[in-house]
Amino acid sequence: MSTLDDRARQILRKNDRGGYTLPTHGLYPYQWNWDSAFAAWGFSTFDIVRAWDELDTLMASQWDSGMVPHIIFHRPDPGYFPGPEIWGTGQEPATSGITQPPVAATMARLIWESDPATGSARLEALYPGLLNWHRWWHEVRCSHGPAAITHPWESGRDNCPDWDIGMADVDGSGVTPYTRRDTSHVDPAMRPTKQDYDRYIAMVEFGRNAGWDDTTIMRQGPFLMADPGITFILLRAHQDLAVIGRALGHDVREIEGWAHTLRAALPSIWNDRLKAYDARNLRTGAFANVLGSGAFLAYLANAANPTLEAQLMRVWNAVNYGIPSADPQAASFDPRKYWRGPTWPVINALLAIGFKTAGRHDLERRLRDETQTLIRKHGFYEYFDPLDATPCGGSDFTWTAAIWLTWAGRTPETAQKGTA
Ligand code: 2M8
Repeated sequence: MSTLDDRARQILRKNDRGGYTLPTHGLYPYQWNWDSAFAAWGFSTFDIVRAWDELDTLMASQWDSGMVPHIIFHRPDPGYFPGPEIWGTGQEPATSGITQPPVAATMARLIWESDPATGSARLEALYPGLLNWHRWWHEVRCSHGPAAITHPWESGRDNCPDWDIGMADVDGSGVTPYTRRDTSHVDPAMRPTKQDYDRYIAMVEFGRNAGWDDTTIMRQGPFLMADPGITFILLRAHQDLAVIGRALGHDVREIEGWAHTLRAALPSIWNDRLKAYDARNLRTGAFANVLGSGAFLAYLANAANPTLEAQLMRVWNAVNYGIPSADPQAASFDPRKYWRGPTWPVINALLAIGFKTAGRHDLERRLRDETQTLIRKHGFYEYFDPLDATPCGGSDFTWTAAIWLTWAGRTPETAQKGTA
């Protein structure tokens, strides 16, 4: 495995811009929130100081409200749209105005457990920021119970079918004309549609016109949906933050309270008709009625059950490589279109953490073998066709390299402590 290990480390070094790491050159030329947390996890296998630096740089751009933005525009780059001038957040360095899945506390815990001697002081410095971000999630985004998103980009699973019912209510017809950049880097057939982009930009324009005020966006924004994926990631991250806080000698009752309240909200995203957790339009109460990988992240938070597992196995057994991002038996399934069907190594890694937590080593092994096969066949791509393994999206991808070093490329003997 040494050659692929070397290649994965080279990718992290190549995408390193000094304190932060690009997801991939060209397509994503800035620092992204959850990509950065995974990058830190990857760095922790060979450069622990660099791992903590990555998390420091991410948290340094936290807003006064506690929100941690989804993109930090450290240096101008005309290769990405929408850039800082479209977001207009007035932050320094410039940032976007929305957030992304809060995996940072979970990654910080794994990194710290891999080397507590180096990590304790770094973790102590990060702790207040993580606490404020989680408080923001609880107070602002969990006011309806489950975690709410105000833009599909916040979910990290941008164009998955989960958001179709909410997107249908967004009017993208009046957006200021713009030129996309993503479709000049990768095959446009693998990216969201023009109609999707018009609506994404309409939501950005709403936020900018509202001065990125949380209350206005939550009450009047064009899109508000409960995200099962973030709900489970946040629940898991609350638990990890409580473990960290306790170890550092802090009173963690507030965090335990957030976790307790969030767990109590899980029945509101259980869709009996779908027989699974489901996204929900918080403006209308309607369920999305479509199964996606966000629902399976329930394993991360010890919230899976036999009915959900039956759905997981149906979906997984319908493809050949990894867990697909959307249901292969649904009409909306597209095996190469971004989050509407492809398998994502990074999501497989999160699911694997969940399987291990639930004691399901059988599922974890199968998923590791299939993810490893994809990377061995084709390299460190952003995502893959789960039917025939075709590599899709960007190449030399940071989080794919990171999860190779921490999980997909490991055997139980070579795994980092706490990860296998
Ligand atoms: C993708 O999202 C960005 C917008 O945030 C884009 O398509 O321009 C998603 O896969 C997201 O989860 C990821 O963090 C980002 C960078 O890898 O790319």
